Amino acid sequence: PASKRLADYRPPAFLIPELSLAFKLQPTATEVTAISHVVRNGDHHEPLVLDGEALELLSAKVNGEAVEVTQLPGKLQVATALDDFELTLVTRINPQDNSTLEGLYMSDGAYCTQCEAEGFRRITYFLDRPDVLAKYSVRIEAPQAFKYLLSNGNNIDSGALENGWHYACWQDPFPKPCYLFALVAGDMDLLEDSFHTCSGRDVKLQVFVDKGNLHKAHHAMASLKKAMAWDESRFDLEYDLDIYMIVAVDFFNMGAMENKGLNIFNTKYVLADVESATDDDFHGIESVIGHEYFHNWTGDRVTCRDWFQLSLKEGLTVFRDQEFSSDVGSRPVNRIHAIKVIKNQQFAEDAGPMSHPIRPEEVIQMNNFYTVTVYNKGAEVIRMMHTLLGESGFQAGMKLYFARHDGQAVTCDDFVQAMQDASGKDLTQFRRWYAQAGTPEVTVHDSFDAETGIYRLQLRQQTAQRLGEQSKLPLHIPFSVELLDPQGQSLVNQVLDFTQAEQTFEFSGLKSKVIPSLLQDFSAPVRLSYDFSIEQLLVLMAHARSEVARWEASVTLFSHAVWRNVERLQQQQSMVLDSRVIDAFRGVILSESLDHALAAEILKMPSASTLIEQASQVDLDKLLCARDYVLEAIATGCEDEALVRYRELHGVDNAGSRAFANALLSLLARGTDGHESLLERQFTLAANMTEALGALSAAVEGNADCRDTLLATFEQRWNQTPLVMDKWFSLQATINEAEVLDRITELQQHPAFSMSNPNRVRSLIGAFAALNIAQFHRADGAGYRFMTDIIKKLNSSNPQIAARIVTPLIQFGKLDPVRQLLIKQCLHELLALPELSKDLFEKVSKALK
Ligand code: BAL
Ligand code: ZN
Repeated sequence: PASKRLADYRPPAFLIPELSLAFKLQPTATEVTAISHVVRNGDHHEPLVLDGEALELLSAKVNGEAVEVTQLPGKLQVATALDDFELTLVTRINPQDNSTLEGLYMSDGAYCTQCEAEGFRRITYFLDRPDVLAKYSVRIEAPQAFKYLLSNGNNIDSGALENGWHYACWQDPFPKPCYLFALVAGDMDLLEDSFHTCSGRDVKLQVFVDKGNLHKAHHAMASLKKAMAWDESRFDLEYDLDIYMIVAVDFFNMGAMENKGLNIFNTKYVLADVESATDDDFHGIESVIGHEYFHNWTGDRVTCRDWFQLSLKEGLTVFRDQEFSSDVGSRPVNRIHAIKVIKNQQFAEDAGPMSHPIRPEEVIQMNNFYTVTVYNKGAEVIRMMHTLLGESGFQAGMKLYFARHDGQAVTCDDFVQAMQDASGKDLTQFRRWYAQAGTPEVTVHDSFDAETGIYRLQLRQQTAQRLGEQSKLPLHIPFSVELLDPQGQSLVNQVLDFTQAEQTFEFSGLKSKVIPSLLQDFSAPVRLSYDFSIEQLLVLMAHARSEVARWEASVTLFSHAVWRNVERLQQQQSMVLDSRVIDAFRGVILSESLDHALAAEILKMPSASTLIEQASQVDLDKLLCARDYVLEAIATGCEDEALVRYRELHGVDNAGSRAFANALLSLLARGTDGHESLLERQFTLAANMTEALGALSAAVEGNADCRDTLLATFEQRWNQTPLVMDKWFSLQATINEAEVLDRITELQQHPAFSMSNPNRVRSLIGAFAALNIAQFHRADGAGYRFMTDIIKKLNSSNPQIAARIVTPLIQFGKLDPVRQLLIKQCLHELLALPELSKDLFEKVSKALK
């Protein structure tokens, strides 16, 4: 398959300012009539070439007359020399058999669509690119059993037809690219509400869910109203249509989709009540509902010129949803979550074969670029601009961005230019963040001159150059530093403009050597290297002004202890743990002043993935062994205090305390006693899903005797609730014992499991590969072969999901040669598949290069 390059971008040869679509919905033979007003763009004689896939063309007319067309692979060429004409195409599609879940498909008996990035071409032939913006009018006809017929914009007409059918007509006044088109037809439950905007308009809000789930839609609705109010108050952005609809569907490749006025959501990010959803689920819903809503301005009103610019809308909108969560919830805890995504997943992507800049330059399958780099590193890049410009400079930049580009399809450069022009801050060097792939390494050395009282921080930055890449230039890094005296008193708090390959910063007037809190709040997405001593980390854990820095210090303290033991194992020495490390975690357990949610984050301890991302090569067996040792030494060393604290906190009715209690329970399950009765008690008496799942997770992580009994009870209670069964599948996929592969194979036969549902695949199969580090990386390669067999099956039915779950298999560069070889054998098998999708081809072929 051929790749597309950013450097080859050309404006479209034709524009389509208006599009009228008519659907006659039938499961295997839906008829789509598309009437496009086509206008030649510029002075040229090129033919009109439209995109199309899996379409059956029934007729083609130009200005009402049959026209000659040529069908090419994935394209339709229309023979006309006209400059301005009406093109009418009638096509037939098969939503029922569309297992890719792109274009128009059926989810549990309802019709729905997913067009981003290039799904619209599976609905009709069109210029399927984001810089072709049209005003849409849509007519949907379907049997009346499909009670609600929905599309973007405003409902302008509806009524009955013959033979038990009915119709609805929709008009969207805002020009949009076709990736934002949506259609839904189905019989669902509807929750209605309204929002009074800052300019005094009333917007109708509707959340559609599967029948019987109305009681689980209230949190989504409340989150939507919160998001609308927040965007008005923080960004001065008001909603623009009279209606905002959210439809939850069970079959969905992504989390949700921001189609103009008609968001389509994965049920996972809509449905919740305290019985069936955890506090984390509630938080996730609020954040994704916010994210899709915020897209209305950053994505819909101003969209991307081409898909290489995806971070223009995604990085910015993730930044906005993170700020939303932080303003309405805990800022440090939200920041910690965001940092973990970068350090665990994005650093891994950067270190693997799919490494790309936040604005990629070459793409085979666009769906492969909805990545943690484009989204989450993209958000970090926006956050750095916010740091450099301050809130008022940043908001001035946003205002100018909308003033210049409302209604347009633009580039990342346009965004940065608006930020620069509005603030007066030179962002020339900063723009390199968009073009350079890889994680910059920042190495810090410090020294103190007691005579002059000067403390020096020497910073060096370097981004590794990979084969075929240009040499990497220094980046503009906002480097946030706090200096503390040995008693933990804060002396300096500053953001350094770190712009050169090597730069020294001096701080004068100091009485003694200070303790530096470096890269506070992760002020840039870089890997930090500084040789912290235990003493320094203990001071930072207790006194750093930033709560995120305290957590960060705890991560470093734990990580150092693990790596030290990896070395000892390599030297055939017994493992040890400095008692001060145990004391530090005991201090967290006993602290009366620490926020409970933050304490929970600290007690979760770094995952194996976090640790893997800290090294360039990993002896996996020794790493896992050392991590278990440190974890168990802390658990055992703090057991008495953990038990006392757990008893105090268990049952306290707020999310932070529940998280703290669950973290303590996990620790207790790893202690000498195992605390089976505590696990059983919390599980049995659980007042909500957070408590039930907390107990179940602790039992799984600690391999408790009661584990399988609790799992069986949970299954009996929840086997009719798919989203809860996902939790049950995931937990079992992470069991660290050799029989887990048999267990997963058996679970694939469970009535609640289905390979055609992405949520089920992600929860059982995806969780195994991404989270069960020990068993996925079994030395005999059985984990790799298991994944390969699954991916082969998904390759033809749902290539997008196949390419998602292949990720852990292609990130093998840090492993030992034996494991690398085993993985490569599997990847060669995949590459040899006769009908390999371009999604998998892109990732697998890059991994084998
Ligand atoms: N645009 C795809 C889903 C999302 O990022 O909101
Ligand atoms: Zn998004």
